[in-house]
Amino acid sequence: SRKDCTLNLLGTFCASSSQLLHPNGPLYYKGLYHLFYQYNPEGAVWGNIVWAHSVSKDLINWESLEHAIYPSKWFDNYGCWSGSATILPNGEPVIFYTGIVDKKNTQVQNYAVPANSSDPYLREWVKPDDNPIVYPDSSVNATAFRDPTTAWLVDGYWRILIGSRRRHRGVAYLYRSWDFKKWVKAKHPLHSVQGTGMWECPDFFPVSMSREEGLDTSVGGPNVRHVLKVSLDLTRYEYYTIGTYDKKKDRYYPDKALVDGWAGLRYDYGNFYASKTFFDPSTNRRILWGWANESDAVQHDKNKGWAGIQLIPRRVWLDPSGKQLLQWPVAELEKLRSHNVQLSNQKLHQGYQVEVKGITAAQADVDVTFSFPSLDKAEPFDPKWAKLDALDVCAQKGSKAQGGLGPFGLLTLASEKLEEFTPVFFRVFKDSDKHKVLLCSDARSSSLGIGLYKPPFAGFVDVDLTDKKLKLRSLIDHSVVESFGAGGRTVITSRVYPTIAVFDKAHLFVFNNGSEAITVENLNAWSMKMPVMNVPLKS
Ligand code: DQQ
Repeated sequence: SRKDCTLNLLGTFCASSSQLLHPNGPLYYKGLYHLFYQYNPEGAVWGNIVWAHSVSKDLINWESLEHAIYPSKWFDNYGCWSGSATILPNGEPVIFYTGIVDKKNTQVQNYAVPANSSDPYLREWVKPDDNPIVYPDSSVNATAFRDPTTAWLVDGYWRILIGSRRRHRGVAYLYRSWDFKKWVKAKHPLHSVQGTGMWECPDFFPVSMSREEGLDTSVGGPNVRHVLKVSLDLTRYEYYTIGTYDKKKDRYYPDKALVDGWAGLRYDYGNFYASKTFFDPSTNRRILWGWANESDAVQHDKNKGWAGIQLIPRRVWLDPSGKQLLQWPVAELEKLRSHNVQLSNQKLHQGYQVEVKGITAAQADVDVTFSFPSLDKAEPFDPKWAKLDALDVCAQKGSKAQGGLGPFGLLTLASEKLEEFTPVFFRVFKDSDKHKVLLCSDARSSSLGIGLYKPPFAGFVDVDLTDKKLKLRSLIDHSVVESFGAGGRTVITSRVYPTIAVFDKAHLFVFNNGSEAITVENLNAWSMKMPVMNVPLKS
């Protein structure tokens, strides 16, 4: 893993000598992107939580500023936990965040406003003394009441959600306000689901049914669906649903075809938690920030002096089918692409692996289209897998388990003799009259190191195979591999800590272990430059 953690490649960034946690209140203001994030300045483990603050002109090169919000008043003395930003009609941002008021972690909701809204850097924030503006009432579990969302307007009347639980029922409480100051709890939550446990970091936003552009949070209408995402504290996974927001009743109805719970759709089937989207009016994109914690031992984190990274910001929009969201790394990332190598029409018979030479395989962007002559050799999908999580199927059918159509894909962060590698691969099954495509990002062979969490992350890919092609893009960055299957239908992030396959000892291969020959129709791989870090942005 990285010794020096200043700014990982690819716009992910970790904070040296401390623990960096997840994204808070991302916003765009006066030409600058702002990212705040939970941060412990005192060490690489959780505690003393403040809102650290970085700004960027392009989502890739970042300058870190003074902490924006930190414990200083009775209403947040024990921590400034997660929250969101809302841009008011006058164009000014307001932050809503959870304040911790005692050692029991009792939670209240506070607001903060810029000390000087003419400063595009929003360096200083004020927490007025009329805080808190939302208290947990007697019906609410006051230590499970947090992470306010971006607010949205319905006919001039503000709404906001606060994540909570009532025993094992996950709840998104809804509050309303006319003046953004006095908030009144609605009689009914916007939504809740029995058996899902605490709903952390809820996110609720509209998506267009016909365009890839993002929509501002208050947009509604007949051509709009809504997305509700929650982070499940018990499993440290997130899930989302797509549904209908009834603004009269202030209720959200997920589409019946979707699973509204643990086994629901995920933005990312790997290490990705406490995510947050924001609307970028300068490019009309809804941009998704996600956080990946470490999968190495805490002592290792302390030794290396940092823990936690922000992943590449992703554009997110509704798939034309309306059945799921699609994600793709923001286009600005491509500015970091430097040396490029290509493969085309490379045939891979069973047991083949071909090295992609000439790029920095530890810091790379790889975009590849695989094609195959037929689906006939797809192996049968064992009915007992139907009840399993995709990860469990990948655990049984890893990259070395010979298959029919697949496993084929990339061997990332591979040592020359393959003592270490993180395979990212497809395996196609035949399930009665249709095909099931599995994408795995399998960390089990990633490192000879000890004390590591090395899961075989996986997700099924809902993609049509008529054209007998499957696309994969992987962003490789030393200790993180973010993989986008089938144009961003299924995304998986793995954290890995190779001991041999580091820096210039890292290699990249394409491989096939299926009896059906696979063709690398075309592959583009780029070495990726390091972004600029902490150099004052030319204002
Ligand atoms: N971590 C934050 C909370 C949030 C949780 C505190 C998510 O606001 O619910 O650092 O992991």
